[in-house]
Amino acid sequence: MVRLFQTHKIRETVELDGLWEFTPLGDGEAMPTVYPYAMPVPGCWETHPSFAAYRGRAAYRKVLQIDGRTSLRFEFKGVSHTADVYFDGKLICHHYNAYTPFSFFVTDAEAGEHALTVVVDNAFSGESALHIGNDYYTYGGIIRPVAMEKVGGVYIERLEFHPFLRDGIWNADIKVFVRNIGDVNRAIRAEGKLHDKSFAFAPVQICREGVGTLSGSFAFDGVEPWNADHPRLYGLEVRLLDDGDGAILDDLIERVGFRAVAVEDGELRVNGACVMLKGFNRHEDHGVCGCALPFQLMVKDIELMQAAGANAVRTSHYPNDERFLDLCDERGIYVWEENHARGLTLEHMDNPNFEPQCEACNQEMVQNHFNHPCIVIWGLLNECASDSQRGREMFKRQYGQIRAMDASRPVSHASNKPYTDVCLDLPDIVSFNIYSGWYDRNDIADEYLNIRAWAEENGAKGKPYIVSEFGAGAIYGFRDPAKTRWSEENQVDILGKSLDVYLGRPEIKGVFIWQFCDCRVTEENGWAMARPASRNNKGIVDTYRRPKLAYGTVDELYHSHNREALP
Ligand code: ADA
Repeated sequence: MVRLFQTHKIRETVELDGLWEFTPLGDGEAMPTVYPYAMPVPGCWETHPSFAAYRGRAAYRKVLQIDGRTSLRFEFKGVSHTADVYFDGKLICHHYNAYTPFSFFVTDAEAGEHALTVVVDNAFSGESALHIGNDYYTYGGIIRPVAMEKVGGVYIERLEFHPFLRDGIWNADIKVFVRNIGDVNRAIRAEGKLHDKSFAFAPVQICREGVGTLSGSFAFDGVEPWNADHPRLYGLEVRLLDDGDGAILDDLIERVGFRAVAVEDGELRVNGACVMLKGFNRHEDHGVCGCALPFQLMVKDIELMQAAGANAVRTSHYPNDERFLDLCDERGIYVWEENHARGLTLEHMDNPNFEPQCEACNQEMVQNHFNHPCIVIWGLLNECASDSQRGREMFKRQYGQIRAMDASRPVSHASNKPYTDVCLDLPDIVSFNIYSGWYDRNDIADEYLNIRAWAEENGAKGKPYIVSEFGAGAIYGFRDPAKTRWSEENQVDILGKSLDVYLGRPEIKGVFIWQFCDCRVTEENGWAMARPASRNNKGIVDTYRRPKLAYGTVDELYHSHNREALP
């Protein structure tokens, strides 16, 4: 399963889930000829007993059977963290970053057997500016689904759906991004269908081996809006036709919602109504399957979060599996989706690969996840060097890049630099990670008020606030009425006091508990010594989703605090 709905009726697509041949690869080792293991895809190799802590290179291989000469498009939803993809031994794609999808094509593959080989590397090195030893684990493998599709000379790469209200009627600007992999120029047009309306896009010429865009603006009278209480989704079907003989060339189906999000007068509004985000930070991490959670466990996480009264999730600290975003669309969960970066210092950001790798991640995140109505905030550069002028220049470029791709959503960064952050004029929403009571013994209310007072004088005035992280560690099963550190009772105490303060502040429009579930951390960079059992234990459920005492505290406070009804 690549998505939770059918994405094509015309284009033939094959999902390549299943067992692939597998072998570890030594540094510099050439393409293997022997594959002694079978590894599930999607999946992390750490789930295999022999590779539970393996960090390095490995090769996956799948023999494909093509039943007729055709061009092929491959889509990998996530490979951790670097992929070199070979088709019949020829390198056809290189991709860095575990958390964003990538696609590529092969023209005129002959009928018969072909070998698809993926060399995967999850090692840390100077080449990798974003995947470093950190307070989460960089797993290894083809961690998300893979699809192979039969395409003709021209096909649809993606759609962008821009909904907006005009005179009380929902409209949408729709863009159809098309690729011509043939060796002749093509005149193409497209037809669309959404709900009970059919519409057409004016024809365009697309040069040989080029790309082009068809666009149109259409009114959809009578459709219902999407919001958390009523997550109404619609299928958007687009067919590509030859503008000459009208032959149907390709199709793509997206699932969209009529939703407008705005920051106005210090409020976060969805379709004009004020919203209060009550959520969790969630790592894609599980004690059984690493970062490659199957659909069933994604559903379980959402059930647990919603049962605790949450209406939002922050994809800390990277773009998420699109099946999870599909679930959030269906279940009406607001999402703060953010690019891949956690706690990178100015030295890390000075890595020459940092900006190119971030910009690629930002582009793949926004372009591939653009149509999810659940995403209401784009986040970037969590706790990176926003306290320096050089860091500010990089923040500024990335704010600009994301806004140039999508002007329809607010953008923010979670800062852990109160009193020194020099970027608070950049975000639409000012967000701080505050751990009063855990990393210090400061009074929670006092520390927040001091931070806010400073922020108001340093770029935040008039903006809404989000407390993007707060929480405390607790070892599942460690109970101590004396509330000693790492006890579940201490976590209850800190979370309860924090929520009482933050949910009571009118300027705070969102709170995200750190964190939903315990997650594995790397041994490198000293994290394992600061994290019992090599885990970040601030989850309100443990790595196997067993609720800690704090789960009940959150459940009580999130349910009792209903501020959505604000005027
Ligand atoms: C930071 C960081 C999180 C986590 C947290 C913690 O706020 O953004 O990823 O490391 O601290 O547990 O200390």
